[in-house]
Amino acid sequence: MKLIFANKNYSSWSLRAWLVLKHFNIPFDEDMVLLNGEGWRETIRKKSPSGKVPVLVDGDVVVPETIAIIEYLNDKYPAKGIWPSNRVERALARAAAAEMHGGFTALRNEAPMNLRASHPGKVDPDLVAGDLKRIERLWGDLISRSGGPYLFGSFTAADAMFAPVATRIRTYDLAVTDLAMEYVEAIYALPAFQEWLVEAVKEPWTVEQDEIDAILAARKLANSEAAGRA
Ligand SMILES: N[C@@H](CCC(=O)N[C@@H](CS)C(=O)NCC(=O)O)C(=O)O
Repeated sequence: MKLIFANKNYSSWSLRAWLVLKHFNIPFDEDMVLLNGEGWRETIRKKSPSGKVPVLVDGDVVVPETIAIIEYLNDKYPAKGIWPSNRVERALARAAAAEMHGGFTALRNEAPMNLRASHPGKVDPDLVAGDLKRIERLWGDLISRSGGPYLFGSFTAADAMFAPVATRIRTYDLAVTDLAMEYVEAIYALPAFQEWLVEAVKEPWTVEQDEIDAILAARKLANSEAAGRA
């Protein structure tokens, strides 16, 4: 089995799939592609039917889309506990994962994952307040139900889905409740996450489209050009 994924410092979807494989001790090979450099999109397109990563390759089976990868692994390794064993908890975990997959676009756009960086004060809190409020509520409800430290007690795929959010809170020093901050720390304490982080911070590549300074500068330029045209 092989996981095709992108830069550990920047690729939030890659992190999710990789964490599930690593935390649940599923043997796999790594095939890393870059989100930068000459022809990077073409390279990804050659390996991924959707043009995006991660992609799981298991013999003849090629699975793009993070949620589909998680479900494939859960089907293949039902005893691993990738989702909670309780049916109700499993439904809640899948709902949380789906909400993450389809939502929180403000947070994702305003605060791109960048593990090695520290950018306090560079995200406008008003722009991410709605997403953070919902995330605090969701994490709070699930952790009070389970007792923590993870959303369903022990680590499941739902936590893998939210791991990049934890990193955004740290990188941009976003203000959240104490409970949410404890959850961020629990994600950072996970051995599989630490393994990814160690590799991520060593990477030499800079991906401009995921660097907050470049994003803010491009936005400023676009605004001043629009003002010039008005
Ligand atoms: N819906 C996809 C999203 C994957 C995705 O957007 N991956 C990014 C890297 S984090 C990517 O491949 N970007 C390349 C591009 O957009 O051209 C999933 O759940 O796996």
